[in-house]
Amino acid sequence: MKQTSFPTFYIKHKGVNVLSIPFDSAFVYDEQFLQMTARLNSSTNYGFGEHNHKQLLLDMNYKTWSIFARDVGVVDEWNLYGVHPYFMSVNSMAKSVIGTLLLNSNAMDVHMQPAPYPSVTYRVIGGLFKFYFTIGDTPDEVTQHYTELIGRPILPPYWSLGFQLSRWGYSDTDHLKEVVRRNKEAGIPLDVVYGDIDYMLHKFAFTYDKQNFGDLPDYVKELQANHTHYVIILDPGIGIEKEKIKDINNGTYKALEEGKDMDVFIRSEDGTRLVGEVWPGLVYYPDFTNPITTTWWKSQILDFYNNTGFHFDGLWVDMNEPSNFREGNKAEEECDMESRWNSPPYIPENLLGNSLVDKTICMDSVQHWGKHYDVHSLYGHSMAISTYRALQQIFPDKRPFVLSRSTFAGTSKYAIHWLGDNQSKPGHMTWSIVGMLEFSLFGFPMTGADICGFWFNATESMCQRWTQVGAFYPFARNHNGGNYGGTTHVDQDPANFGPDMIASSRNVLLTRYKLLPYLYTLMYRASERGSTVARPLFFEFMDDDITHDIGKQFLWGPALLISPCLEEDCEKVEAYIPEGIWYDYYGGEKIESRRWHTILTPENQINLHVRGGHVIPWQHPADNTHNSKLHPYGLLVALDYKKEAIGELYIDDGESADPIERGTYDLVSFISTSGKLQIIAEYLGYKSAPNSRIDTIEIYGVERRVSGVEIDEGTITNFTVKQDEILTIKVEDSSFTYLTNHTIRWFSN
Ligand code: MIG
Repeated sequence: MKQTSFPTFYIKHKGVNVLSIPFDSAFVYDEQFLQMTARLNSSTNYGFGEHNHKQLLLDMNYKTWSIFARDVGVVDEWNLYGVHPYFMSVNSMAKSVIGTLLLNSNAMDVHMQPAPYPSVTYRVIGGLFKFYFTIGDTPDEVTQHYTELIGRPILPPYWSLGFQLSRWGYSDTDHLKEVVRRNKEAGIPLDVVYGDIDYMLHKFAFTYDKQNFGDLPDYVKELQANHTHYVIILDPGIGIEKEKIKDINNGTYKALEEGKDMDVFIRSEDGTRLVGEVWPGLVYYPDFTNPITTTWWKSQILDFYNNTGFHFDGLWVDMNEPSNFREGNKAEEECDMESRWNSPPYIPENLLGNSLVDKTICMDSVQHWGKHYDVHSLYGHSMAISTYRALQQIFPDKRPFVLSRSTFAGTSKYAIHWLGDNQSKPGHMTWSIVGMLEFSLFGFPMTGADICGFWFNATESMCQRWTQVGAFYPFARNHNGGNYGGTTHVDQDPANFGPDMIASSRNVLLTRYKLLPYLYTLMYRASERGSTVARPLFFEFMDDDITHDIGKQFLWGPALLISPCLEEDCEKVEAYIPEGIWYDYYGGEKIESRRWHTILTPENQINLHVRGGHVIPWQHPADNTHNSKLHPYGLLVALDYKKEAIGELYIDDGESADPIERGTYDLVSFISTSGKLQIIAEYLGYKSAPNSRIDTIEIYGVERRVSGVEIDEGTITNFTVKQDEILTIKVEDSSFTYLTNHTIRWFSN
């Protein structure tokens, strides 16, 4: 019988087909090969990860991306650390947005093509075609639905919004002390420092090198007394080499012994424990998908915390793809390459190394959740969950801080993510914006790249520019590579450069600290409602096609536009100013909208614009978040065409667990209409804010000769008006706080 048309599955939104799946001849559903094509009603698509996409808009030109967790430097568009089989399709004409998740952890290809119609073809080597669609009118709404599905992101501790310094290759405690000293002395605000694998003895987890880092536990206490937090790295591989274990705790390596007793390590198909090789040398891999492993992991972490006096504030989990140095051929010697799991009939087209077992463990090994073949890309996800649970046990009342390299859809409920081993080259600075925005799309608001780059040495002028961009990564950490692979890395903390770099870094970081109340309020909304923090322009201006491919500028929430210089020696930036009224953040001057501008951008400047219609809460900044929180707040009210603006401020103690559920927070809203601003205490549950005063109110776009200002009906005199545009009110009354409602009026006679 001749078949004339294939059955087709349609998804409609507002009467328009947004996605259709024609079950035509390309459809295959086999145990190790599943293939299907979905027709899209738009060529404007975003997402699929983790890759180093070099542009925000997905390239539809017969491009294939492979997806499979992998340890590799961020260089090309190959598969990276995490797995996010999710993309967003935007149809600005139909005003509809659809997010599509293929909930499947097997290795896969996604192939995009423009003709005969825009489409995506999935080729997956196992599991099911289990799709979830989230539909809405705007990209942010779709992200809210998506995070409802996969889990809403954690609210990070307030201190983790501060600036962070890290490197692989601090040779001893003195080295770290010197880095902290010189940055503090230079006035660089600082909240967190890190211990990379250097602190360990023979790179064994839960040990420390007492020769070089013997005084580190004491120094960590000193740091914490000065409100600086300390985070350590933990790798999953548990060392097994006897020669090295001899030096550890008189020859007993507890993590290994207890792990064997509790049977937490991944076994090969033949039942023996699988051996790989990572920093400690030969290792076993804990199977974090087994609940017993979480018990074991928790007890190792707890023991390390209690018995060594190593009082870290958070954990950084790395190498959890999982990584194995037995690359390529070497790995193939270890794994049974006759097995259809190690050598499946189809290998994703652009998979780095062209083999599933390249730089990882054998696919036929066995885990609690299934064959490694099926759960490989969930290793980081499961490790993040175990680590999160361990921290909950150590600090029962605090929010866990877990930073994970490998992630899966939904990991953001447990961990935040950095973008991995980039390079100290300007291109990487540009791509980091795409990476950050893609993770926003994946429901990970707290992300950022290694500021100034990981591999190779950064030049001063580039590091200066990168620090400016990095000051607007939600997760702002300067991290640098170790002396490895033939490259000697010099310290790249701001204070190790010259005076211009130091001055501009201090400046831009203080701007960040000033804006932290706004950033934190956005984080609250991300955690509570699933909206995004760092936002692509198209999220707010979907109707304006020009914004669809802008990946060199981004927004914080709806209101702050960041247009950085992304080259070493740029003098000007090409920046698009979208619809609406926009003001220069620093001076309040208006800038014409819906057009490109060439903005002169001296080396100490990053371009920031505030969108009319919004109120941005801020706080007088200090050298760390603890001290900033002691200071009074300010409000930047940017009026729109109608002379109106709205905004909000969320505050809590910054570290207690579940503040939203427990109601231990303050939420204040701001509404400005017809010559007045109302401050409304919507909810007051925090009770012990170190400061709740508002001492400055700036209003951009008043457009009239203000002759008088009244607060709660009392006349005040301490205000200035600049060019009939910018009204600045200094509130001297120290009892003026957000804890009660207020009305501020300005008028001309
Ligand atoms: O094989 O711990 O991405 O941030 O400094 C390298 C050393 C292992 C990779 C991480 C990087 C970290 C480094 N690690």
